[in-house]
Amino acid sequence: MRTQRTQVGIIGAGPAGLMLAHLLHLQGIESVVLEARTKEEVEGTIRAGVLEQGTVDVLRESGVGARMDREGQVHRGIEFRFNGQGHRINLHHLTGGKHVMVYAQHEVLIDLIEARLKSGGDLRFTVRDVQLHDIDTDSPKIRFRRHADGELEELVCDFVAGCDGFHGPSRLTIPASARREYQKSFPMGWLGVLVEAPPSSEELIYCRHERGFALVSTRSPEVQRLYLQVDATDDIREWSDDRIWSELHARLATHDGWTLKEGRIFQKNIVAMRSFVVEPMQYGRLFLAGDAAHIVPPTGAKGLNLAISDVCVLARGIAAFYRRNRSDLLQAYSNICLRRVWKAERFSNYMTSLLHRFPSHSPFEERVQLAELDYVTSSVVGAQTIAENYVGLPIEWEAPAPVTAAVAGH
Ligand code: RFL
Ligand code: PHB
Repeated sequence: MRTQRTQVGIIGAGPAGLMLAHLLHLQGIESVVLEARTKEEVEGTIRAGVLEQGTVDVLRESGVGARMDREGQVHRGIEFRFNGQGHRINLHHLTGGKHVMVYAQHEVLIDLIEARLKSGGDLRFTVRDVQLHDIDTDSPKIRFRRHADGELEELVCDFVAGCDGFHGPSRLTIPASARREYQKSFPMGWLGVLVEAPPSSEELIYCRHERGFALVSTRSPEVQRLYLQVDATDDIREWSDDRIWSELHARLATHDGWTLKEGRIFQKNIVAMRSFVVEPMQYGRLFLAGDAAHIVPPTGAKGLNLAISDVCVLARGIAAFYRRNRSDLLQAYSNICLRRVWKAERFSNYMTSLLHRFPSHSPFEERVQLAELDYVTSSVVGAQTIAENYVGLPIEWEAPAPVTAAVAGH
């Protein structure tokens, strides 16, 4: 069997895997990225759109933010819409000057792939049969084929990063007795469309309606991203373009004459809504990052951002290992990440409950939901907790965190 060595073997070329390879390269640490899909598939998959302030900062500081700064859109507020009325949450004022950037995930991936290829990074697409071995030893190995009928090869590593998403093989390599999984599935899905049309709003609109949730997002001045809550069991073929438009109009209608701009729908799909966390995010020399370790429903726009914060922690830990012979940061990896992950799970779960129609809700619960929306859009404290979480909480490197004077001081 052909054998090769590298410092860090990375499975998956999504945001987590590519960003990790890039951050390690900046520290002089070599890696090999193994990806099952083609480069075109990776660069063409439509997913997330909202980058937190911290994600924007990391992309900029690591030298891959130039196109994002040219083409991305800075958003300083979001709108919550209910009872036919819009309510703006001023992210910028409520967080002391922070904002989010609307820049599509696949554009981030295009920029990261270009940066890796320019600096001679080892990035292999269309690999097959990835298997992990010896992850509880000092030299974990990844076996794989370069393509469907290639021979089995072995990559001997110091560390393996499982960045292979929710369905990848890495997580399942951890013995069942050494991992604990927490999950929740929601009784609805999101139908997402891409539309050729000018923006209907300068900021994202999160809309609660008796018919179900709707979201107005954007990709560029020419392309808009719209979502509708649908039943988890719905088939995309049940949703004609006419039905999608009539539902969007009904849910988003306001009393002040706001109009939704229509255009040609050129892509549509339905996404399941679930929450999932595995603990710990490490076993031996295998470190899980991003969707391989946790999933959030998309309402809080957190998934991509969590993938980036995980690999920032991981890259720092790996760098400390090679440069300063310290393994304490790597040992703390799972705890550091999970504190942030659980707060993002909390927020995504909260945003989902706040804005969706639940078949199980009684009229009482509907009233409480509306009161909650009224509260977070009329109280500064209420709005601030949405804003602080939406722009993204900081990575807390120390555990447990010192309680801030503003919370506990006398
Ligand atoms: P990914 O992106 O799934 O990448 C994993 C990669 O691993 C590869 N892979 C394998 N490679 C080799 N061998 C195998 N056996 C393999 N198995 C899998 C896959 O081909 C893939 O390329 O995980 P990663 O890097 O952890 O990144 C996570 C994010 O992609 C995800 O959390 C976000 O897209 C979630 N998300 C959002 N996140 C945000 O932060 N903001 C948003 O606005 C946002 N909106 C969304 C979203 C996700 C959505 N969907 C489709 C689930 C909106 C939607 C509709
Ligand atoms: C998107 O633009 O795809 C998007 C925006 C906000 C979300 C989720 C997805 O909460």
